[in-house]
Amino acid sequence: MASNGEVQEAAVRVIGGWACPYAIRVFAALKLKAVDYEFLQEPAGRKSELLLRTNPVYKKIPVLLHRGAPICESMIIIQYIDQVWASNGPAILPAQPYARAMERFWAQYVDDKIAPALLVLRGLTDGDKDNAAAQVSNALQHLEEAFVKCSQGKHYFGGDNIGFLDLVLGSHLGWFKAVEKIAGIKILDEAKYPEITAWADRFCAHHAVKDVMPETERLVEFSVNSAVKTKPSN
Ligand SMILES: N[C@@H](CCC(=O)N[C@@H](CS)C(=O)NCC(=O)O)C(=O)O
Repeated sequence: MASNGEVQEAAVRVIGGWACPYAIRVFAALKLKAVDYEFLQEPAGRKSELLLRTNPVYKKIPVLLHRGAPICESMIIIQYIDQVWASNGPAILPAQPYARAMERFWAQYVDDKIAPALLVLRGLTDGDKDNAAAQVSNALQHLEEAFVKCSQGKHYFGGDNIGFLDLVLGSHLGWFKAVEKIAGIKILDEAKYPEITAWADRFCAHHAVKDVMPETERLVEFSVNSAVKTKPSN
């Protein structure tokens, strides 16, 4: 409460959704940097006035509000967090330009190839489910190799610590597990992707991640409800 009696806004607020992978990566980035934030859950089925005002271009979550100033697009938000709270713990993006470029390349690849395929497998968007499953599998094959190159024998894509690509790919892990149940397929196959499977367990158990990674059953229920709402009722 401010001295004039008004309730003060938190310096950092995130308009997001508990099930949204793009929001989850932002929450985890803030936790990595030990930045307190207020979570503003976007209402289901409609867009809040605050979201429309702060992200009028895309009208999508997440939006980071830093002292009222909106920053949109999750990857841009993470890079902003890394720069603003540069002295709070290890850097999220590598300092070395080539390593930085590689993490950005693979992060974009994850959102371009894996994220839309997961929506098809959830039945939320149209598309061939076998093709979508093959697309995820092909992407994970590439990422298995990328992990070996980026991690250099360490625990994360970012080395000893969770980095940019860890956050981007890791934020989809909750949905990997939910989609395995929804679509009845195996996504994280230890025999095919031993490095990524072991990395996924480490990532989900990390202190910055475990409280923001939704439980599989809750995501399955959420997905079933979302699919019902988006299907025409003829
Ligand atoms: N590229 C965006 C994607 C964000 C996104 O797709 N958010 C979803 C929720 S997980 C959303 O707001 N969807 C509402 C809509 O598409 O209108 C980012 O990285 O922030």
